[in-house]
This record gives sequence, C-alpha cells and structure tokens, in this order.
Amino acid sequence: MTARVTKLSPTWCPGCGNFAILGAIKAALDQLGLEPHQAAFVYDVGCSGNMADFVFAYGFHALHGRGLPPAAGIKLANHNLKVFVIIGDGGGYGEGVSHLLSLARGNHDVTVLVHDNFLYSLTTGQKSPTTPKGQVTPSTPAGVIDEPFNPLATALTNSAAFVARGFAGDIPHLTKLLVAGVKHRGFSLIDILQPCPTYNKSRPYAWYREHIEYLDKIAHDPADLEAALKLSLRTDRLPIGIFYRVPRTPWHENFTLLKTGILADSAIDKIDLTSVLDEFK
Ligand SMILES: Cc1ncc(C[n+]2csc(CCOP(=O)(O)OP(=O)(O)O)c2C)c(N)n1
Ligand code: SF4
Repeated sequence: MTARVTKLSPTWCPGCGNFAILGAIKAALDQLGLEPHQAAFVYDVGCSGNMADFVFAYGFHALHGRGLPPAAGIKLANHNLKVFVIIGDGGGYGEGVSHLLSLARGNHDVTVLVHDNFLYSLTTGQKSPTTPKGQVTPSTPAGVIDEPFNPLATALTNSAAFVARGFAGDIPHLTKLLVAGVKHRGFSLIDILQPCPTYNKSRPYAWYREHIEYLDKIAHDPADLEAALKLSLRTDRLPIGIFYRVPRTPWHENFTLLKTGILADSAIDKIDLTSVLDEFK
C-alpha cells in the first residue's frame, strides 16, 4: 500500500479539525490512486500549514498568504502533477485573497483547501476575515466590528468553476469533495469548516452539527450559478457540498507553449541565454 503520510506524529491540539482533514486527504489520494510523485502540495503558514510535515508527496512551505502563486507555478512547470494548496482562512481570505481571485479567474488547475476555523489560530486566536461580527478575540477585545468575508460568494462572482464547502466532522463527505475537486479540470475551492477547540470555543463540533445542511439532501443543481450564490449567502444554516461545478478550460490548456509538452521536461540547458544575460551587463 502506498504511504500517504510521513512517520512524524501531528502536533495539533487534541480534537483539532486538522486531523480529520489529513484523514480525508489520505483517503482522497488513495481513491484517486495518486502516487507521492504525482501530487504536489503547497502549504501556507499556520496550524493548517503544519500539515507540511505529515503528507507524503512533493511539498513546498510558502510564506503566509502566499501559498497560491507557487501552486500555479508548479502546475505550469509540470502540468502532469495534481496540485493542492493547504491554507487557513487568514492566509487564503486575508493576506492572500488577491491570489485566490487571480487563480479562480484564470482557472489555474489547483485544488485549494481552506481550513476555515474563523480565526488566526497559530498566532493564538486573533480575528481573521471570516470571524463573525461581535466575536471577542485577543485582537478584538470589544468584539469584531467588521462584517465577515464571504469566501464562497466571492469565488462564485469571480469565475470559479468549482466551489464547495466541507466539514472536518464528516471525513467521508469531505473525501468525496476532495476527489471531485481534483477531478475537476481547473481551479477548485473547498472551504472546510474546521473546528479549533483551543481558540474558537464558540464553534465546537456540536455547533456545526446543528448548523450544517447537506446539499445532496436538497434539490440543488450545481450548474445553477444563481442558486449557488443564493445558498452561499445563507446565514441561518451552513450548507455543505458542491455549490457550483461547470466545465471550463484550465489556464495551462489555453497557453500555447504548454501544448508542446511539459515545461520541466524541456532541455533548458540547450537554450542560448547569452543575449538575455547580456542585457544585465
Ligand atoms: C507575512 C506574515 N504575516 C504574518 C505572519 C504571522 N502569522 C503566522 S501564522 C498567522 C495566522 C495564521 O492563521 P490562518 O492563516 O487562518 O491559519 P491557521 O493557523 O488558523 O490554520 C500569522 C498572522 C507571518 N508569518 N507572515
Ligand atoms: S490552535 Fe486550533 S487550529 Fe491550531 S492546532 Fe490547536 S486546535 Fe488546531
């Protein structure tokens, strides 16, 4: 059986939703039959990014909020790889949000897993873009003043062709979303409701179980953008499942140079760069 994880033991707090996300990644890699050399993971900085030590595949640990550009670059350098980004709501929806929109609009073939625990957890629980209004955190002792960022509505209105939400309390369901996201040709965003029992006491597993609603139990057509948008704006319940999925040509397939082969396979040592280097003299 192919190894999916390293021999290191995860350092997350007991009960952290990241354990379940790692379990779902393991199961998804198995179901997809992806060998370690066929998958590349880019990790942002955060408790989520600590996953870098535990997944057995190609890996790159980026700066905070900067996980998405290297992922797009890896896909362009070797478009045979399946590329993943592991990122928190702070990195993905705060510091790195412009990259998220850029990859969505370009339809770069990368599967983005946002571990949405509604806080900056690694740095001890400060507010993030998704923290609910009014929540008291170490950086907002009088409660959050801002309205929360809506990741799904933002992705949907910025041309993302695969938008889903999962829950770390349901590994089989999350695994299905990961498999579907990887199989989708192009950018896929999977926002994952991730309990952080250490810092987000207001959203334990039981709270999520009371608030989630499975999209496959209601008659939702994932090709219907307007319906997906309406669902993404719901605040009374948290729908989980595939909100939106439509075919769209991935960026690398529209880029002429890549039609001739894999960039990483080209004999760059045989290209004469003298004239380019001369410009720097
Ligand atoms: C450019 C930069 N800004 C800030 C930090 C400090 N920092 C490290 S992790 C982090 C927040 C992590 O929160 P999130 O991205 O939501 O991930 P989580 O820990 O919740 O998984 C911050 C602000 C940093 N390392 N680099
Ligand atoms: S602080 Fe929260 S997100 Fe980080 S490891 Fe602990 S439980 Fe998980």
